[in-house]
Amino acid sequence: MHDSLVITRIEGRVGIIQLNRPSHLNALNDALMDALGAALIEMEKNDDIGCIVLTGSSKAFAAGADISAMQKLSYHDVTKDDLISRNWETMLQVRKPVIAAVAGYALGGGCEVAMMCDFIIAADNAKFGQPEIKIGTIPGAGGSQRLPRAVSKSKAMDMVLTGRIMDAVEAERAGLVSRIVPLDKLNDEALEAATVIAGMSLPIAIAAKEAVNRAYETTLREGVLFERRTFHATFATQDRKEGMTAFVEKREPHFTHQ
Ligand code: CO8
Repeated sequence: MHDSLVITRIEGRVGIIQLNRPSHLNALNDALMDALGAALIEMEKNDDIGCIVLTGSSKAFAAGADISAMQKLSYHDVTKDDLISRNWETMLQVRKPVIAAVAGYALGGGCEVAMMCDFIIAADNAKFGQPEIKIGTIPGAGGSQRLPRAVSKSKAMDMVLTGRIMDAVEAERAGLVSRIVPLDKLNDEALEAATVIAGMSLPIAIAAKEAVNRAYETTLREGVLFERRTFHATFATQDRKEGMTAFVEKREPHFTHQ
């Protein structure tokens, strides 16, 4: 474990993971990705956590994969242990909702990790980009696939081919981020949103996340069928019964996550 590379804490039912490699603007090296993956899995397993927030510093969410660590690698090196599947996709195993709270730079692999989260809340100083082309490579952790789905082909091509940086306002207008907040409010707003989500029924939140994610994985017809079956399945839960009963009885629901 490389504890110092991520700082974790729990507030209520929210797990918070902070990327912590400030000397390198949170550049994502192997050790940091291992530490992030371990923290995510630990929070996924913790029954007292209903939502996770991933954040960085006020200057950088993450300025990309570690370029110095990649500089000397050969084709053979990168394919032998597939650098990306080894520890970059742990996020995709997390069924609980994950919010990215992004301030400062989210570039290259940093933007890709933010896009692997379920939604992005951006500080007003956030800067997004896929500038890999400027260092002679292309996005490697899903940027060329998730960015066009988030912001359309035209803007994604613009970003990936010119390597330019998009500010928070442009990112919100394009649909990459769900909301922009002042930098000094980022942590509070992300925690507030996560607390709302963590207050819902966890199995229902997981089902909702799975259903929305289907929109990216399949046809409309299959996605709607998946949604319908999942909707039906919510009627097998205690929490669906409690939620509707509480509404009818004009009281707050008490979810037991069953
Ligand atoms: N890798 C390594 N070190 C970095 C990185 C990085 N991505 N970004 C910043 N740093 C380091 C700098 O080298 C510097 O270190 P030092 O003080 O020792 O010289 C320190 O962080 C501070 O950076 P700067 O002095 O450059 O700070 P500025 O405020 O002047 O500039 C920028 C900030 C604009 C963010 C600038 O640092 C920059 O352009 N960084 C690189 C951005 C980039 O190209 N990112 C994409 C990287 S490639 C990638 O992410 C591919 C993903 C594939 C996923 C799979 C991988 C296994």
